[in-house]
Amino acid sequence: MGGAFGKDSVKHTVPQSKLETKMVEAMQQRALAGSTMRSFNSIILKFPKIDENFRKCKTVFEQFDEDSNGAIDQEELKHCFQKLEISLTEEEITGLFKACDINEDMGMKFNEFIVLLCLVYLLQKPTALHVVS
Ligand SMILES: [Ca+2]
Ligand SMILES: [Ca+2]
Repeated sequence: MGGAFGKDSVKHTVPQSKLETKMVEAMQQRALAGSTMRSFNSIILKFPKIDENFRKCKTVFEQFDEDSNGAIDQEELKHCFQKLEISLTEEEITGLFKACDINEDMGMKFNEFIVLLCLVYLLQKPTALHVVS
């Protein structure tokens, strides 16, 4: 009785950046629902130090938002990189801006600005390593 067990060769088509996809989706949903800041605040209340740093970020954000309309546009983003002496090409700035403008309204709100800070931090690291005396 040679039972032929048809082994299904299940192909695992799990995307490599599953977490990233999930995070982006979650953020998009939150941004649309407008609940991002509320959930941020409830978490921050439990972490005084984060609150302090967050306030600093908010101050930085307000400095970059030159026309104080509550969002950083691409032009303002360019200025902020100039001020920080981060040399990025026009293309890179556009790419960063698009990556951070999660709800695609051509403006970077504070929650999206936090995403930018994370991205810039990640981008800065290899640059720092690249510096050879
Ligand atoms: Ca602005
Ligand atoms: Ca936006």
